[in-house]
Amino acid sequence: MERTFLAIKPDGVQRKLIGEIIKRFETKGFTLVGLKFMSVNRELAEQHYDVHKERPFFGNLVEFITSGPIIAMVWEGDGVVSAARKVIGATNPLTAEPGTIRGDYGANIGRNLIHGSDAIETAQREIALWFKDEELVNWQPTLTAWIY
Ligand code: 3AN
Repeated sequence: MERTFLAIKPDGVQRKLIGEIIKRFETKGFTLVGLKFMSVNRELAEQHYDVHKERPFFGNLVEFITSGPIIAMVWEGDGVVSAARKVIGATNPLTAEPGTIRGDYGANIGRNLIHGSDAIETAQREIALWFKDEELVNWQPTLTAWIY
C-alpha cells in the first residue's frame, strides 16, 4: 500500500492546529503508520529541502523548519501521495482552495503549515530520511474493510 510523508511545520504546531490537521487525514480514511513530535536540526532540514538548495528562499526554509517543534508523520492508503496533496492545498495559502488545510488556515507562502511529499519516489526518500524502519507500525485498522 502507498505511503506518504507529512510534516506539520512549526507554524501549525504554534497555532494549535495539530489535532485539526491530523483529523483531516484520519477522517478521509488514511491510516497513520508513524508519528513523532520533534525538533529538527539543521542537517536534517538541509537534507529534506535539498531539491530547493539553489532557490533564493532555501535559507528561509531551513531557518523556519528548525525554528520550533514539528510533527513528522507517515500515512498509508491507496493513492495517498497525491490525495494528501489535495487535502493540503496549493503551495501558496492565498490561492489554495477553501476546504484545503492551507486554504482554510494559511495566509503566507512561507508559513504554509504542512509539508506533503510531492511524488511516490519523493515519499520513499523522505520516509527513509525521517523515520527508522522500527518507528513505523505495520497494521491495518479493522475499519479499512468499510473504506475499500
Ligand atoms: P509544496 O510544499 O507545496 O510542495 P514546494 O515543494 O514548491 O511546495 O516548496 C517547498 C516549500 O518552500 C513550500 N512549502 C514553501 O514553504 C516554500 N516556498 C515555495 N515557494 C516559495 C516562494 N516563492 N517563496 C517563499 N517560500 C516558498
